[in-house]
Amino acid sequence: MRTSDTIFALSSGAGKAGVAVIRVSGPQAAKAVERLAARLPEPRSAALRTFRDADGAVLDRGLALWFPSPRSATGEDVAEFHCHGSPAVIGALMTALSSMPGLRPAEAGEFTRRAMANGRLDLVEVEGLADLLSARTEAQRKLAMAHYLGEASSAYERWRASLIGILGRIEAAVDFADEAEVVEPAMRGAREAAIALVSEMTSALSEYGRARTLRDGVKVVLAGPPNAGKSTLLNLLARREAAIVSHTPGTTRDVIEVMMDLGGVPVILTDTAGLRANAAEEIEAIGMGRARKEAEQADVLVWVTSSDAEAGPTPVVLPAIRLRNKCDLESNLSSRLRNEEMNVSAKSGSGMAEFIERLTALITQRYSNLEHASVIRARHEQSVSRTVALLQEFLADDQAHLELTAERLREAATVLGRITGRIDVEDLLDHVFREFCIGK
Ligand SMILES: Nc1nc2c(ncn2[C@@H]2O[C@H](COP(=O)(O)OP(=O)(O)O)[C@@H](O)[C@H]2O)c(=O)[nH]1
Ligand SMILES: [Mg+2]
Repeated sequence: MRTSDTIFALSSGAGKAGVAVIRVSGPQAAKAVERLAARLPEPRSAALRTFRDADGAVLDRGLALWFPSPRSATGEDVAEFHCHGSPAVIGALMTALSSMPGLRPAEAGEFTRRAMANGRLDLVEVEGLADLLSARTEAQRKLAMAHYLGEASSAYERWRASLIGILGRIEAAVDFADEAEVVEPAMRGAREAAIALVSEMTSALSEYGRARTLRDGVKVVLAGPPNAGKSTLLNLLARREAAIVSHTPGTTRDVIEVMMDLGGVPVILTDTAGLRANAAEEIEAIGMGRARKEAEQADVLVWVTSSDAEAGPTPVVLPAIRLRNKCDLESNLSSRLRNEEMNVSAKSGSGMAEFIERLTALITQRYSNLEHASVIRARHEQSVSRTVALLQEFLADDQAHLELTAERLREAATVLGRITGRIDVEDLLDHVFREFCIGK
């Protein structure tokens, strides 16, 4: 990385806006402020300035901010210009900055990369920042925020410290194998700590599936026989005509998805082709194949039937909610309800509020309490699972191959340290040595 370069970029969204923010980071940041805004403001406070180009022509009037290294977003000298948010003003300021020696436009993610290189953020916090920038719903924002603010990193650091403690005790037992008064308490301590760590990590791993779903969106699938009103329901929930509705059975042939926010949780509401015993033709059969697959992969399956639709097959997987639609056509409702069905009418709207309430409650119960989850990405899951497996091996193996165990746990500590990216082997050996001395 060429950290000697000074980089600049539009940090706010492109397009027309009241205010735009242009950020500069690197050794020439102070010069950039002096050239564009006459002189440096007080550190970390805003100053109203007239921005001028090299010839002294006025470009805009706005705020200049100055964050001297190291207390800045990137850890380098950083300046911010808050200007009017039109393409012309932004363009004029960017042109003025490009013409200054030593300045160049930033590459994607370069500010964050520098922040990490300067120890302002670790890798998990960077991931949290990326998630925060793409968060669409409240539950996603909370999860991303906790990662960005270092909550998950602390968990990983704590686990790694505990693993290193276990390792130190095992190494003491290896080095003083002849001295029972060292070996026994060291091994007892190692086992107790390993049991506690396995339990904590296993509980964190158990949240992984749900956390991943929360990041991607919860898949709610509407499935059932043709003509039951699935597409009508989707359109009603999405408040737009996303799917074609028709009384001709088999109208929906492909999978249709709409994004929704239910109680702060992102939901991918999915409409599917109706399922019946015999497809009329090949395209319907393909649609039914896709519908079955969607139903199997659903996080929440909503099974829709109606009095005038054919009975249809039994659901492929257990539905979370069963709807009996078109209750407006039925006179005696309650007697016709079977196994926990809810009566609704997509046409009259009857029962819809209750259905949405139930769906929202089900989803928020499952997915909105995950802001303390640490294991939320595949790479976290792999490293933590591997550490658990190695610890379990140690617990099962007892004292037979202690040296080999120590070697593998050392490897596991490195693997865990890589999750936050804050570890190298020297650091690890230091810790081990310190622990060893204390143990002795
Ligand atoms: N009476 C009545 N008709 C409905 C209701 N919901 C949908 N329909 C009608 O049922 C037919 C099939 O609806 P559609 O949404 O295409 O069913 P799908 O095949 O399950 O997607 C259409 O003519 C809809 O207008 C309802 O609640 N009551
Ligand atoms: Mg349909």
